[in-house]
Amino acid sequence: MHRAIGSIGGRLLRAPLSRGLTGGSAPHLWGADLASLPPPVRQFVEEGIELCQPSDVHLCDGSKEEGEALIALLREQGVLHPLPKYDNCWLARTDPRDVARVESRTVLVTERERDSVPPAPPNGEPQLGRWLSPSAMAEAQRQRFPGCMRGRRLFVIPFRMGPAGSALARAAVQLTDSAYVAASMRIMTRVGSDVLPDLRHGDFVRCLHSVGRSQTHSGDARRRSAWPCDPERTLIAHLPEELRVVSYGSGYGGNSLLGKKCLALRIASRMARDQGWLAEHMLILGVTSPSGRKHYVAAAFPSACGKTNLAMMRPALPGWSVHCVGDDIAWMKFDDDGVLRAINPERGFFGVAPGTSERTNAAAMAAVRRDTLFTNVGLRSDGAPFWEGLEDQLSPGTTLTDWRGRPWSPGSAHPCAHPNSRFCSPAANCPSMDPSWEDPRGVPIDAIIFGGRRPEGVPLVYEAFGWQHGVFVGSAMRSEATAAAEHTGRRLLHDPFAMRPFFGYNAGRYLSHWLSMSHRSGVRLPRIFHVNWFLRDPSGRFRWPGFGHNARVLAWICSRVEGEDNAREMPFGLIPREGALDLRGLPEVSYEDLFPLDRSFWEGESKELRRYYEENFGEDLPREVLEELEALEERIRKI
Ligand code: OXD
Ligand code: MN
Repeated sequence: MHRAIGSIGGRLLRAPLSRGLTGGSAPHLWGADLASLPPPVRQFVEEGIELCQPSDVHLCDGSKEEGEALIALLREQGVLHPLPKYDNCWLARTDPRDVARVESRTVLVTERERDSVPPAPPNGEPQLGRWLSPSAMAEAQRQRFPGCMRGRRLFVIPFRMGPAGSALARAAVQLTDSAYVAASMRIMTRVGSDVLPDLRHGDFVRCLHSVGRSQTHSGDARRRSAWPCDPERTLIAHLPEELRVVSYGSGYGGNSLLGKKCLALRIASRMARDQGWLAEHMLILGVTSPSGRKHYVAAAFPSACGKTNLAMMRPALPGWSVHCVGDDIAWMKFDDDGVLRAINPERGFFGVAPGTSERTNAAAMAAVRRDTLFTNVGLRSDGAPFWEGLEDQLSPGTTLTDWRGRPWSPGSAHPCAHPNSRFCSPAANCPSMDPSWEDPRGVPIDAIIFGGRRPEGVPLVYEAFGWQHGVFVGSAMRSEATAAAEHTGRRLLHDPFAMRPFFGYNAGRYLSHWLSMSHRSGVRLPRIFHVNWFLRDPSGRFRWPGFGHNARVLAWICSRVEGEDNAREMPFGLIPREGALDLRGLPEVSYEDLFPLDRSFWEGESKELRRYYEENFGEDLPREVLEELEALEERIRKI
């Protein structure tokens, strides 16, 4: 006896094995046998079933057939629409209330508050994470999860973050009642039964996710909605002491693909602190000079500052090439030779679509033409996706539908694609992947770059005076707000290490952990830089052409790594000497404009930083970081 959900093909239709799980009304089981699971996985799954009471359970094996069956199921549920102009590409439209990460409902749960966050600011919102007590968490879970999957299928997803065989990789399991999440996890992580043996010791991260059951909608409305969610009660909770993630109420991106921000950044940053490595919101790329010398760099930018574009850049400097290892997250550890090695824990890209085009990112455009799940982009009448930035591809007669499924025409008051609409594509589709992107040893990192969107005052590039100063530079990062989270407007937000929304423990201790890297003996510390592609002139125009021209900055960074003496000291760091940064062929760009030195800007900047540190880090700010701020203030006074 089994209930089939519609007439879908492939694995999901295989006759289920009846299980006496918890007695009574046991759910139907699809795929492998629960008894075949390593006991700790089986226990986690049984607990999930008992709590959430799904009507049936599917154990994901990562097979091709399973992928096809998931797509068929999602089409039938009305979640996915075909994009016949592309190859095996699909469009999902979410509930308009579920379109971004919800930072205000993202919490860390630890016994002691101080293990999660620095002391709360005297007045105002905490900026560096939110803490929830274990008892409040237990109550929140009790209010949300019992029976939340009734009438839905539970997918059990064994997955690995990082290449198989890598000492840096981690296996984990996600339980979810969203087929969209199961399909996306197959792109973003390495899903498959081959992960199961790595889970047998039980020390894996347990991720529980439900899209939830809205209390403000009647049963009928709930059933009709292709994108169930519960925005009023969304909660994304991290329990680092138990290696658990519990996410409720949202099916979107970082809220629901739990391997990404929740595991690979928040939980992993805490694991990294305890185990002596680094889990960072950084892209990884390899730069090769015309003479064939190659350096890998990791770069941290806040969300939507062009990390994906930089990672896949086509250099505008003849003879140079750039290859991509990852576009969002880096796990890094010093190896036995003292070399900092990095892996990309992900297997795909969850990139912001608007602004991506042949001009800005040809490699991403090639990647998204196959095997891609698009979310909240617009739709062209010829069956291609559409978003702001692709206007030049519109041919006469093509009509458009916006991300909410309504007719749309250019010049409308609202955008066709949601500003945080995404493509979810396998990394292997990207033509500029680095040959070593899946090397289990990771790639050797020679330089670390911090950056942000700074319309004024902050130069195109500068190098930190050393590791301690570099940690200060990372802690002092600020950037204009983005659409990736619920913030709006052009406000400058502090975003230390681009980790503000992703710290998995007290951010003050995070800075201490970074500082401690320089106390290790026998390690080769990468050089640290800061870049700003976003300087504007008084009329609001960008002073720097960006994109492929950023290779000019990478070339200078490589020259510094190779020990060239071509820098000039400024109060804030070392900048390229005039002539050391290749500006040939850019007549509209002036060296002076790219490297401003404005005493009142830096006075304002350091005053604001002091306020920010005092209010948000309090006594958890490492002394060394404060010393660096004081040294900067001193150098500014001498300008
Ligand atoms: C992302 C983000 O989606 O940083 O990568 O918000
Ligand atoms: Mn990111």
